[in-house]
Amino acid sequence: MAKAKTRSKTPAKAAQATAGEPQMRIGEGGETHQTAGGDVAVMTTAQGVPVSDDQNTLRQGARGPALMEDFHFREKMFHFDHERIPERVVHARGYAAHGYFETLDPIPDLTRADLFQRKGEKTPVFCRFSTVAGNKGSADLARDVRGFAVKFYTQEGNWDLVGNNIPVFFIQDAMKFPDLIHAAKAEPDRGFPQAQTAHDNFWDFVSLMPEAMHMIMWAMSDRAIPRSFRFMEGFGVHTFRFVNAEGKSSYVKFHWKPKQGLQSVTWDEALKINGADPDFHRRDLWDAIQSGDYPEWELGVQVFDDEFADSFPFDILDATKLIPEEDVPVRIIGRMVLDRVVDNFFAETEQVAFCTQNVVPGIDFTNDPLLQGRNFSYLDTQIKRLGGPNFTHIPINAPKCPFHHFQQDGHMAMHNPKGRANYEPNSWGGEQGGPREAPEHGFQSVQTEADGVKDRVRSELFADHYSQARQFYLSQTEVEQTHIAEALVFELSKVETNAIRERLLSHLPNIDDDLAQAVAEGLGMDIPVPAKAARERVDGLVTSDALSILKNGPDSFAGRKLGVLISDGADAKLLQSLQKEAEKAGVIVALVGPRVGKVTLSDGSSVEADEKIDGGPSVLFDAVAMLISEEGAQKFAGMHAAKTWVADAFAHRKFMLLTDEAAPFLQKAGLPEEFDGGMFYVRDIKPAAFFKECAALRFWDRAA
Ligand code: HDE
Repeated sequence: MAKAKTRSKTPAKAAQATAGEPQMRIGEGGETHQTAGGDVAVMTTAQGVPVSDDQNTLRQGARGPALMEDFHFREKMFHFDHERIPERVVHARGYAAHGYFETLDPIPDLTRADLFQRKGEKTPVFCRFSTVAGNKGSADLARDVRGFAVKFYTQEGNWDLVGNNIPVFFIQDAMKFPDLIHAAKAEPDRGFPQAQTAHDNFWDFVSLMPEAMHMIMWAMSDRAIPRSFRFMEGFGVHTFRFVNAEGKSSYVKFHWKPKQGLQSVTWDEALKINGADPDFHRRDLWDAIQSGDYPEWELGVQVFDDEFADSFPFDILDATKLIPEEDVPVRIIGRMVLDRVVDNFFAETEQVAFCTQNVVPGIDFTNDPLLQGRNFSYLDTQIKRLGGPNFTHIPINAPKCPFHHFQQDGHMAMHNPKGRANYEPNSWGGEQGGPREAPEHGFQSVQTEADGVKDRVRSELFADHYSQARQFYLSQTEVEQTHIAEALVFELSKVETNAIRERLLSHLPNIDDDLAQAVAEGLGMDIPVPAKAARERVDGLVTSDALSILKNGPDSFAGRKLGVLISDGADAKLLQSLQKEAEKAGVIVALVGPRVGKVTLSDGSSVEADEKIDGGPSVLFDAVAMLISEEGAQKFAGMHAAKTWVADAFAHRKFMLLTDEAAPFLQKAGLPEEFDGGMFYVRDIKPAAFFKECAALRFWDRAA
């Protein structure tokens, strides 16, 4: 039995603390037990009373009734009963990490925001990625927009940049957000589908909202099935304002650019990954940070003035439009590095509360009607979700700079102000008097003039719904265009009501005739009469390479994962040299074997596989190698999971490296005898050269 050993000094220190100032946190200080794994704390109740027995409820006799008196049982069960809080109404499934933002190019001429003033200065950040539509327990590879929310703990307060991985949005006015989300989530009568837009309600709604068409192009592109959070861009979406120390303001759009390059998976992979590893994205972020391969993004800004805004063919306040980088280049001003996983998922990732209204001096809002609506929604939703107005007292939400105000009381008040005065003005002064405003450097809204008739109207410039949808489509590579058409066919094939399919299809000729043709063919339908456009399409918009994923891939295979299929008798030297070169190239290697236990190599040594073949399908990897012996090839040829492994890797156009002995197995798995430019024998290519090839990520020329 474990024995109480020591008493730490912390309780004495705690005794000196004044009431209301907690000196100890759960898990700190107190008596300890010696165990095989090291010292552990003595279990106590939430009141700090040591617990003698956590196995049995208090009973009257061995077979007698449980007693109400058992305060340890009652407290434990009561707390468990209340463990759940409402999940986020959107973006429920998310994953977050800590890190820092470093200013690389200070911009005091543009903004007085404190975090952008000094080169090399680091600001702590907390960044949460998410899917939008699915519940908290849904799978990571849903076709969906990804949230990209960053909380900057600046020296002048918290700034939340609550963005997405897509630079535009479905709707123009916050009024329609509840409708959009209702339509996208599970249908209310039947309670499904989960985390899917492939159903009637969603396509019914968007087909009636032509303003969604630009976003639909993005959502049907591979942007909606990223390979990893690490390999996607982030966008502030709205036009914001920068304000400098002189009060001069300019417009700004924010961009996060991953240093790792962009990468997505294919739809067939996404479907299979969801089954094989529903936590694929969160595991990827966790693994990368834990192994010291910290993901990094550059923060860029597009800054422009009224003159540009007036010359732009669309309204810069319309969140369904973007400003191409060709028109206003992105200026890199800093970088974000995520270098620490959370200590506790609930305390940090679940309880973090992002609010678009959290801005700091030097950053301000515009009249974008979506942004204005968000400023109400986020604060409001946190009160429900986190249980009261004091959610800023939770450590993950509290500023890391000093803060002083007269807000007090309410549920779970942890930071009630000290002193006598809890109102202002007061005549107490000093410690009793509390804080005062700072007219010189406190936050001041940009002074703008507004006039116009009070009415429910939208600017005429918001009415063009197809021009940028076309620009996006034409900016894609052929492979990406095909994926968009295939995604539309997949989604609309799940729609049961023909009229909805037809209505959606009627928008496509307004975007591109070839796209409309491909989708109509895929659905076995005729192209209907094009929908009437509210405003004539602006043709001849320049295509933008920045909008394509494939044109913005990585320049190396670093940070990607190679799945190595091994069998008994696999060449030991070959495996070692592959592993060594992979380490040099920053490539992660996972060994996939017929079992997770010992696999005996050619020289009699053994390795343990990371995955058994059916638990580690090739969809989990970016490229594959088959280092298998002749005997191994024969065995694998009789295994369905092994044949699927290579057949999928081939169909997903992955780069493949193999031994001569593996070749007959490939044919058994249905692969052609002739190799294409993405398949290599180990005798023909050195591992380092193979990794160079893999930097292209896929061999798209393969007809699979
Ligand atoms: Fe959100 N959104 N949103 N959204 N959003 C929420 O706030 C809302 C929009 C975004 O990791 C909610 O705390 C409205 C655009 C992210 O915790 C809620 C409108 C963009 C996250 C809310 C939008 C986003 C949210 C739900 C239209 C990209 C997750 C839980 C007017 C620029 C943040 C919560 C996290 C979360 C409302 C549109 C991004 C209900 C009303 C556009 C990344 O307040």
